[in-house]
Amino acid sequence: MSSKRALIVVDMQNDFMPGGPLGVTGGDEIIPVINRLARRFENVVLTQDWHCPGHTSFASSHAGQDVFDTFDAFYGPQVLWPDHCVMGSKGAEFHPQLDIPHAGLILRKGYHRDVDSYSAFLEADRKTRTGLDGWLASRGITEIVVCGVATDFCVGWTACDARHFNLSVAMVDEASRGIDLEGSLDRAHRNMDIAGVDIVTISQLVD
Ligand code: VGL
Ligand code: ZN
Repeated sequence: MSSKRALIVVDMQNDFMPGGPLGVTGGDEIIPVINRLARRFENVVLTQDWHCPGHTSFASSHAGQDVFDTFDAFYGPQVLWPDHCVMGSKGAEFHPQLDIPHAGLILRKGYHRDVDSYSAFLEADRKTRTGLDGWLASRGITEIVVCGVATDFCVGWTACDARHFNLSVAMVDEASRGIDLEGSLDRAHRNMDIAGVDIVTISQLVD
């Protein structure tokens, strides 16, 4: 097993599972797939969407705006979501069946009230780093494999941003599920392609 690669498991939290406020269809189906995949990696990072109450990405924080409207944030357009992954809540916890005890880092993101962070590398202002690039670099990790939810938001943005930090990136489609808001899933696949992210099946991954 190469110690120069890491698996990044994105946002496998209760609120993103079917029945949750931002439930992703099939989000629960990928749990056993991810658990199995993670056993093949020495280095695993779990990301955790982690918002303060009243976060700017919540429709409820903006009078007169509806869920899935777009709000003009100082850093550009921001989709407004149902309240989700409020720090310390049950909904923000990892799904109880996620079983990756050897994960070395839990990376929380989105906790600054006025800035969202789909990406595990850069917040939505496109300037503020989460520190994940440094964590990986200091361990000599040059390749990452990304999976989780949602393909078209946090998984896709994380995969594309990783390319900016010169990492080699594979996104495992069968271990990820998307929201697909107005064509966002197609757009995410296209953006990953352009960024040089390899979209792979598990059978294509070599140990
Ligand atoms: C996500 C929307 C809002 C995600 C997080 O994990 O993809 N999507 N917050
Ligand atoms: Zn969020």
